[in-house]
Amino acid sequence: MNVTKELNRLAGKPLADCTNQELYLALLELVKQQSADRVQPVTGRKLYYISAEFLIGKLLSNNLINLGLYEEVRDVLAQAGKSLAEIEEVEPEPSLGNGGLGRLAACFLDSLATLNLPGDGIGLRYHLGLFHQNLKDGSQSEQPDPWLTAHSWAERTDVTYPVTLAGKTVQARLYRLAVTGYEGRTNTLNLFDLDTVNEGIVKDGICFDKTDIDENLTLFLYPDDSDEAGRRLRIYQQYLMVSAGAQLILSECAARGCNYHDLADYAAIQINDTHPSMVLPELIRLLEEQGIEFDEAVDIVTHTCAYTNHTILAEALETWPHAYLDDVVPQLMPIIEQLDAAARTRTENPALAILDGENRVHMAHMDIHFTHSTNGVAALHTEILKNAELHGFYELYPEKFNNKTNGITFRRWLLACDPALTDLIESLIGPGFRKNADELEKLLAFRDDEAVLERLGMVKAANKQALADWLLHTQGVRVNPRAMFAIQSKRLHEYKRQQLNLLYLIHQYFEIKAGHLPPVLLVCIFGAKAAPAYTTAKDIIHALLTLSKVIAADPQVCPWLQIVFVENYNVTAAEKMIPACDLSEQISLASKEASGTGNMKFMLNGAVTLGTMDGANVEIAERVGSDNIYIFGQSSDQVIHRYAAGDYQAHQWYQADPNLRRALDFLTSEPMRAAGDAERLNRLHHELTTKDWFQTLPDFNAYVVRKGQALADYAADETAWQRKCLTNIAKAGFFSSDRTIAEYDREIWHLG
Ligand code: 26Q
Repeated sequence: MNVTKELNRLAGKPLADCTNQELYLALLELVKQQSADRVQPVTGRKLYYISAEFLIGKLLSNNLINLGLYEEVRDVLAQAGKSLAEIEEVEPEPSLGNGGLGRLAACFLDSLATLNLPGDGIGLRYHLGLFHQNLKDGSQSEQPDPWLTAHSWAERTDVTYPVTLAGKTVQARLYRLAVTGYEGRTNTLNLFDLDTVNEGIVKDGICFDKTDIDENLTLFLYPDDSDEAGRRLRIYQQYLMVSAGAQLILSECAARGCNYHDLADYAAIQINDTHPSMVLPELIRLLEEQGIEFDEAVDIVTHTCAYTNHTILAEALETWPHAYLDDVVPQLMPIIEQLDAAARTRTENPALAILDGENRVHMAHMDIHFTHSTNGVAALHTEILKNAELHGFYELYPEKFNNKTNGITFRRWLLACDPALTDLIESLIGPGFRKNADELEKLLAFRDDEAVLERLGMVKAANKQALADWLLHTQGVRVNPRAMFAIQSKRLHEYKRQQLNLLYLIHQYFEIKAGHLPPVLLVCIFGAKAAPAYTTAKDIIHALLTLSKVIAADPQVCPWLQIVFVENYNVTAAEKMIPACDLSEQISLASKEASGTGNMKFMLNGAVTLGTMDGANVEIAERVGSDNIYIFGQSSDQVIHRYAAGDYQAHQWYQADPNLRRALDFLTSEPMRAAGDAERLNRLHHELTTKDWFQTLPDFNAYVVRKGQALADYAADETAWQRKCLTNIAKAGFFSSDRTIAEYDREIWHLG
């Protein structure tokens, strides 16, 4: 294909005369054509990855890279005086995920296609995504985030499936989005929607009438289940997804010659957390409709399906009241009851039942009993599942439990977001790492090469300048790129402990005022959305924004410390922030972060981690060694024991440590109240000094010391710091999602 000719043809006029919008549409068309050419017939077993979230990010650049067209297109456009980077800005980002679980699903689709494995996604076409976060007057407000435009990556099809919700049948329409692999095949992300959904019913931020299912079903991705109508709506959404998904799977398999008895030879279904768990009873129902007996249907489904657990937070484990399911999916309840009865023949332990004494349905329990594989997402997480959280299930089914440490796609998180670093790496070790991430280890040969370390420092400096420019341009915030950039970007949740970072920042404020100056200016950058109804999370955002104002207004402190809160953190923002990071903050309460994947992205882009021994941080630490990571805090065992003993008293820590007390009390001090809202600051102070459910206070001192050490090392010896960065990049290969997907395939799916 001649790119210039084809683009000119699609644009309908000389490229130089086109607007960026016109060029974007022409490129969209070009990519669609080229990716269609790489669709391959399926033979053997095909994967269906069902997930309520696919946080895919913008697609243009990623697809151009995967199709091998990026450089050529960029150059052709440049000759016409156009910039691919500016054209990219035209593309809206689909916000079809909350965070890690959704982004993981997107990375997995990329790796499946790259490894030439037949694997499609099944999800929902939310019109307004999660929500757009606005930060004004010191707090978060939420707005709809529309991404569907007249020309979109997701193409409408004529395929519909009937889905019966609360006794009423609606038609689920299939939209298909091409998923390109890097020098690989094209797979599909199948997204379902209803034609009747009406964006016009959304009023006043993200409020809308939750009763009219026809009009509201796929409007938003739910960040929380804080009210009952919202919870019911989540069940409606889930059933729409799994029922339409199950029908799609069965019809595709039948078209390939499957007789349903042999479904497991044609399909592998991965259930991404419990949100799609109703696919189990739904498949059984559909197989029974085909004349298959219940026991055999259970067997078929068990052999076909596998389940991934992404959390051990009790409040995130889905248990639905029997009564809700009776209302929304009465056709499934008899099957769920039969499954409960079958499970009770395997164990007498009532804690392992599907239906509990309060008539709630435990989705995870149904998954573990009636799929053939349950996996955690990092080594530590899987051990905790086996030994604590799901111990009873592990005793019953030891062979079902396995670990698949998460990974990230290096195409988006290195090649696309950090081209300068990619070029530097290629100049040192050749292009093999683009396909085989383990080759990054060859970088270790340059550990003592000062010229290389200096070039690495120059790439980072340029990325920091680019982030500084972007912050100025998008938020009007000025930052000094010669500062150390420490970044904590992830969902706002108490277990992730943004509040620990907050307490550190207050501590530093006092130290600076007392004349104890740090060795270098520190810019702490946050990106985080809070669930709209999560009060403490919103109070933490408010405190950070307020502190940021107090510091900025203090001429004694602001030359040494700055807080930046990036508005509406999403994939696009992450792609700007991660390449510019010096210190990656991964400070969750040990045992609570199942894996984390941001930690891997920062490492790959040459940031050094400051973190607890939690999730995949443990595996990062193992690989880079203690010289190249800053670890602090209680171990997961200590935390688990403290919870079991039930003897944690925040107030004792508050009383016993004057530095900690000083930092906490500053929250409600005069300067903070003058800049913020006393009620919210008091509430946070109360929360942290009396409850502190995620044990922030016991780790405070260790965190202050470790972060101080990182700052000192950074300032003391640039070459030594760059050596740490290089080591992190070199050891990142294991965290490629290509490795993760190869493991899933080898041990669970057996595709093709
Ligand atoms: C549940 C019930 C009602 C409403 C919402 C939910 C809900 C929604 C989203 C529960 C959980 C989620 C998302 C969880 C998630 O993103 N987990 C993250 O998964 C990543 C990929 O495995 C891990 O790296 C992170 O550690 C984990 O927090």
